[in-house]
Formats: sequence, structure tokens, C-alpha cells
Amino acid sequence: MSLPFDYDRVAVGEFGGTTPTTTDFDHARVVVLPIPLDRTTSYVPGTRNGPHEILVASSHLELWDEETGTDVHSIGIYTMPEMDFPFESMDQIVAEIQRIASELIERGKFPIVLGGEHSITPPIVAAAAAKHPNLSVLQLDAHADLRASYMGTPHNHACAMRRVLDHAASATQVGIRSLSVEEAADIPSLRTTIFYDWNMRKDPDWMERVVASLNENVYVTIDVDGFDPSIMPATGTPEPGGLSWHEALALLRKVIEARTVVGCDIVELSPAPGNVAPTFLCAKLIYKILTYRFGRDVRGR
Ligand SMILES: [Mn+2]
Repeated sequence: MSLPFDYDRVAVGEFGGTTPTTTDFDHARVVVLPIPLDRTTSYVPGTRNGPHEILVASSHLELWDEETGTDVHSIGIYTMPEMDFPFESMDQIVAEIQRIASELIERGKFPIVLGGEHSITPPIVAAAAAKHPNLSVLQLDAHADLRASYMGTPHNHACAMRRVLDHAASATQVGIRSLSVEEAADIPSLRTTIFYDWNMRKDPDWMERVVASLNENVYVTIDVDGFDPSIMPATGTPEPGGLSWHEALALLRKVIEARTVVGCDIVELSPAPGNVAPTFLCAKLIYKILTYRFGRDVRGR
């Protein structure tokens, strides 16, 4: 077994805990990559604890999915050690994330990346776009994240989707309900389709329109603040409104069935002491995504 980085770190835990079927890196179809980056968070920090807490929560998941009649865990889910950041600059961090993501994707792994702040997404998209032509990025988020620069850096989490557009062919942004005057002015010139939270549900076919906006290959980035803060209060920049659990699942299932989803990240969870529900939501969301994406392969065995 050879891992794509040589940090002398102990794994923080396996996604799903101790499952009946375990796998090693070489045989895994899915690789969970924990990236506890928490450098540019602007309001309440704490995303550095997200990956560890999601992995702990995941050990309490039931493996059976009653919606699809599937237990997807045997597809081979391998959890990497947490990434370490012995670097001064965001440029170095971004380059290291891209190097590792490239290696995972080149080896045919389906990456599930756990943040950490949203600035981890652009280098993963860069790696995915190098492998998968005409890549679209589907973002679930409260914030447009389209600033050219913020707090003195183009790698701030508030710039994540602007940087994504440096690499991806297009973006589709869902649940958006917070953006600056400058972002609003820039949007018409950017390769993005935005589904604003205030009006997206007025069309009963809005999920089909999301799917129609996406190219064949799709990378999914889920900022947990895209969810309604009544079910997701554990994030640094909450916004009222947002997606329900069932809306998010229905949308993700439609996209996964209609397009080729090549990878995914869940970012901006800032675990709240005493309230495990938001953290468990993230663990369950990942398992649901894997069920939709790979459940058919398990059932076909
Ligand atoms: Mn956000």
C-alpha cells in the first residue's frame, strides 16, 4: 500500500467506523480526505475540527439505506490521515492540496473531501478539471463566494467559487442568499448559473433546471451553510433561509443519476459543543451521496 503523501500521521479514524468490510488504499474506490484548514475564516472559526468530528459521527451511522435498499459501504471506502499544513502561505497550501487531489484522481479514486474552510475547493477542482474535460461545479451554499479577492488574498474562503471558475468550465450555485455589490456586478460576465434562495422554488421544475445547467462531468461542493441554519447552526457564517435536508437529498440524487459526479467536498462545518445533530447531518449526507453514486454497483453484484 502506498499513500499519496508521506506525513507521519495517525489516521483520525475510518469513515463509517469499524465496518464489516474494510479496505486498503489500493483497493478503495472512494477515498475520504480530511483537510482541517481554518486560516481565512472571517466570522467564527472552528472548521479545523470539522473533519475529525464528522469521522467520529460517521462511526454511528447505520449502513443500510432504506431509500434505495442498499448497503454501499462494501464499495471500498478508505480514509486518509488528516492533511497537515507546515507552510507559511496560502499559495503553498493550495499547491499541496492540488498535488494530493491530483494523485487521488489520477489513481481513479472518487474523492470525498472533508473541510475545513471553503478555500480548499479550488485546488481540488483544478485537479478534477485536469482529468475530466468540461467539468461543471455544483455548489450548495448561502454565499456566492465570487469575490476576486478578500482580506488581502485571492485564496480567502469568500473567493472560493471565483477561483473555481479559474479551472472549471461552468458553475451552478444553489441556495444563494448572500453576496456583495461587487459580486452582483460581476455575475453577468462569469460562467455561472445562480439559483437564488428567494425565488428558486417558484418554478416546480427548479431541480431539473439545475441538472440541465450542468455538463456531463460534475464536481459537487457543499458548504454546509447552504442548509437552513435551523438544521445547520454549526457554521461560521450562517444565513437564514436555505435548503432543507430533503431538498438537498432530492437534488443530489437527481444530479447523480443524470450526470457523472466525479468527486465531492463538504466544507465549513464548525462543530458546536453539545449539539451533535449538525455534525451527524454531514456524516449522513456523505453516506447518502455514496449510496446514490455507487449503490447500483453494490446491488449489481
Ligand atoms: Mn458559505
